[in-house]
Amino acid sequence: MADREAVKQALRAQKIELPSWAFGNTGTRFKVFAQPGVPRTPQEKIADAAQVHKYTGVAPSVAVHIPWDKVDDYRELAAFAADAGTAIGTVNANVFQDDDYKLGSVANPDPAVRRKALDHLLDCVDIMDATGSRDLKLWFADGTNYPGQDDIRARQDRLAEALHTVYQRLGPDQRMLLEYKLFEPSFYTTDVPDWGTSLLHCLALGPQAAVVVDTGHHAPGTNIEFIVAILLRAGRLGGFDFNSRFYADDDLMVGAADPFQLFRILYEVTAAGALGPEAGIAFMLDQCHNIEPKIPAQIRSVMNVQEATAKALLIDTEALATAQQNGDVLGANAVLMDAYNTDVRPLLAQLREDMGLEPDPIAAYHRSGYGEKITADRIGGTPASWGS
Ligand code: LRH
Ligand code: MN
Repeated sequence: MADREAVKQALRAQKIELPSWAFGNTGTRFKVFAQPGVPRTPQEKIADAAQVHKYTGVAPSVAVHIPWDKVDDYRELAAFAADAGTAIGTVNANVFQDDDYKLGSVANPDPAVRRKALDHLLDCVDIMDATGSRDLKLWFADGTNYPGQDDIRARQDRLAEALHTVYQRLGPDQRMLLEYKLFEPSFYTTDVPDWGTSLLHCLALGPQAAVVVDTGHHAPGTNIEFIVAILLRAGRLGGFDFNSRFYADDDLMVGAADPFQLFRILYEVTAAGALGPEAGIAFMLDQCHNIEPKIPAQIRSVMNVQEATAKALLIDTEALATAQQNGDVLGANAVLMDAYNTDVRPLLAQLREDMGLEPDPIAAYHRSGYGEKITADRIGGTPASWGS
């Protein structure tokens, strides 16, 4: 049986990074719905992210996205985050929202466009130097929409060249995380469509390059935990962009659409002993709260990751190993399902009290009146959203 205190210790050490863009207005191509009290500045996004950490105790950093979180002084922004009780985490580059990038950014046939994209990526490393961030996360919308539109291998050469230049610029403690995505906004080829392509580039670059698994970026039916196990075994799992989906890249709350899948993914992480901060896996959320209130949704999402993690940590690994060794198919599956079917909410409520927090973070947040306050205060200005 798993040692309850050891499980609580591991949960207490968990660190889940929040996406600044989840606090802004988001939507689909059909509509971006405006919500009251939405942040207008990177500082207000960080203040909202700090609320999630205040009530969960396990979300001590916020990932930024450039230029959505562009400021004049990133050292000052990092100091602001520290004062707010959080920290600037992963720096996300953005080479997917400029007209010049219609045919791609670093894989574009036009060398001038490639240079422009490369300069932005290098600027993001400068920002990391200022914020003290470890990770540069790269996701490229680059791809093609029609067969023949461009040369698949030539685009890989262009991509590799840009990644190499950025990799050379990294400091000794900095990492490059390369995120893959099956499709969208490109609909025929995507230049980094799957874990294999990302891994090949990371292996070619060096040990400071690793793969990001965004749980919404796979074909329906993909066994994501298998990919996670393979990348962990290769020592190249850099992190997760957690969210959930019913169909495509829906960016819904992690665990909302498929809590059992999240459990299976975290089981592979715990089984590999890779849950602790020392393993270097970045557990990040990457979500859009198109219709639901954003701060409570982020708190709920962090709780969903905690619940799946707690269930994975409660697996009786000895009984599982014995059943697996004996070829006891049903026995082995039952060990896993027993853990999955365990109600871990009392354990997590107890853990929060041990951490000096309220047992129910969402109720505590609502009792704080913070939501009403920002709705009253944040009048005027331009609410943050995809575009800005
Ligand atoms: C692309 C993606 C990527 C981000 C963006 C906000 O779909 O997952 O991680 O840069 O969403
Ligand atoms: Mn992502």
